[in-house]
Amino acid sequence: MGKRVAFVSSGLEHLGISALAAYVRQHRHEPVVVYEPRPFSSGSGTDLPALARWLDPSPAETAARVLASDPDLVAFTSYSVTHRWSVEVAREIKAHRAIPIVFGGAHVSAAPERAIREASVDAVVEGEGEGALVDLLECVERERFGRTDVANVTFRGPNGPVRNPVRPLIADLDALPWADKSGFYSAVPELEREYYVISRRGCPFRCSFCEYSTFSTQYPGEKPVRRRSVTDVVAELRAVRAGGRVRKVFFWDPIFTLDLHWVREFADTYAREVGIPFECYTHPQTMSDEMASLLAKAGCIMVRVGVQSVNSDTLASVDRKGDRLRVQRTLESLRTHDVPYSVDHIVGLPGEGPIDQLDALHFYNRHRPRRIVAHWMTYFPGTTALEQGRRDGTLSDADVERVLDGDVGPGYIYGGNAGLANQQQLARLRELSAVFDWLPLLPANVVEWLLERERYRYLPGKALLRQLGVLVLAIRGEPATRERALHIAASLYGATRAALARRLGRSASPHPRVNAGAPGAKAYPHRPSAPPVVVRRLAIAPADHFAK
Ligand code: B12
Ligand code: SF4
Repeated sequence: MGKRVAFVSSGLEHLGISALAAYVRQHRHEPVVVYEPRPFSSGSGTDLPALARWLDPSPAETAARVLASDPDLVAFTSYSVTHRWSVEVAREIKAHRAIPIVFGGAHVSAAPERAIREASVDAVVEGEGEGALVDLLECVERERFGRTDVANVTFRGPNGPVRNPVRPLIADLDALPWADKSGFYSAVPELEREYYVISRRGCPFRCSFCEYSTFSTQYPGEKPVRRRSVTDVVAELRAVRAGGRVRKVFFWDPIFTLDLHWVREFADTYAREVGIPFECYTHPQTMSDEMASLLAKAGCIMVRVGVQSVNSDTLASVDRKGDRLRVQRTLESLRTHDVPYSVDHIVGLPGEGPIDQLDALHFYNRHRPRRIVAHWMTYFPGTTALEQGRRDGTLSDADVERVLDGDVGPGYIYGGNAGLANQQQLARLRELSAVFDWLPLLPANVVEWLLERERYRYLPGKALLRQLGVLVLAIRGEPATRERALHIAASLYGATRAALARRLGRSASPHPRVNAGAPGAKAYPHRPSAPPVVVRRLAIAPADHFAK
């Protein structure tokens, strides 16, 4: 066996960590997942500070769990909303043991030279992590951890950060092992109810508020989208179905409907060989009548349409492809083919005010989506919107610094960080944002009355209402929302139960659960044709990398 790596992941299930766990195992290292759902403080939609203080683990407690697994290297994944907490755990670990600590994920990837300033972090991995992590584990194995020439990795050098170039992206996603989710499932078995999967990496578009907006700077000349074959995706889901516990599949591809030929092949095969109801995302630019009919045929029970704004000028100004007409046609196609749809909308996009939200509400009221998932504009590191905001004065230098350090305000569920100086306008947007949650629950004429007479001002506007709204929708019997609500409720229950057991000293095991292979751990599906151990190097480091 190679080295033991403890992955620390907090918040929701993390597909990146499941991918890395499977990959390092394939390269004969041992993954351990210390999964801390922190349901009440991780910015995942159920934040409740009073409960968090009592139930969510402190950084010191998580550090103790990590150390109890006796790892050779600790690997953290950071979103902006979880980064500060991760750093606190890393500091606690370092205070007790000198052990290599590596950070990766969306937040640090965007500004690795900044993340490496933190003394408890030894290496920051940028972009795709598979090859870099295996290289770093081999460095540990050969007692060479500390060398500063590994592709994708930023280290602390004597004269400041040493940032290495990134290696080419993994071209053939079918060559990767299937995600190993056992670390998440053994901590919270309820997660398994809804199977998260992603069939591709990347996106062809460059919306300014999205991490992919800076893809061409980070990966010049690289193909923006790589997709697994239908055969491979269906084989994984067939294996999952055989387990008998999954009620619904969620494809988290940012745009599931990107290529018509892929979806044509998928629709037939999936319906025949898997048949589990599924939910996915679409972009109006990629929807057509044929696409909608294929989704219906495949058994799609909910399509989330990324609308974000129905103002064509706003869409153009945030570099988002498409316009109001495309959105309208998308919703019409989905309705014609009887595919239930919800819409994703952003409140507070640059240049938009209450009038745009009112216009959007009228538009949605005509099209009646099953749900409106309204997020607040949030500036994240590594997006062109952040730089644009600094240039046009929407954000001050101090605002930008805060974002880069992981302070993104309350997150996009609770209010974002759009830096709206005009308090009156902000208050108005808050009132209107509640209407997005309520709209699908109310008859169209009642919504019109609320909007025309400004009666929406009296609607209760707390963020918790979004969850309550979903619950009401679920009770009304719409299958996808019901499944989603049950999945979230069950996961929350599982996470709370585990936290409570720990608080009361009744935890079955004080140690982190070890992935498949350890006694008592559940197996995860392997691709049948792939031997469990295949050593495949992706590094662009010279062949004599470790001989120096
Ligand atoms: C699918 C998805 C999800 C899924 C699955 C999560 C996941 N990461 O897999 C779910 C629904 C759980 C999710 C949740 C959220 N998401 Co999300 N999500 C995505 C999405 C669409 C794709 C991510 C993906 O491709 N995953 C597949 C795996 C294979 O890739 P990966 O996670 O990126 O991991 C790879 C590398 O990043 C790296 N890596 C990651 N961690 C580590 C750690 C180490 C040590 C190493 C070496 C490497 C490494 O290696 C991995 C394999 O190559 C991206 C969009 C985008 N533009 O990237 C947003 C994105 C990652 N999400 C985002 C956000 C904001 C959220 C939420 C905070 C939103 C919210 N408040 O509800 C929550 C997280 C809440 C929480 N506390 O957990 C932002 C993150 C921005 C930021 N700076 O933080 C993104 C970038 C979208 C955006 N706005 O641009 N998300
Ligand atoms: S379409 Fe979605 S994933 Fe693609 S760049 Fe825009 S926001 Fe990001």
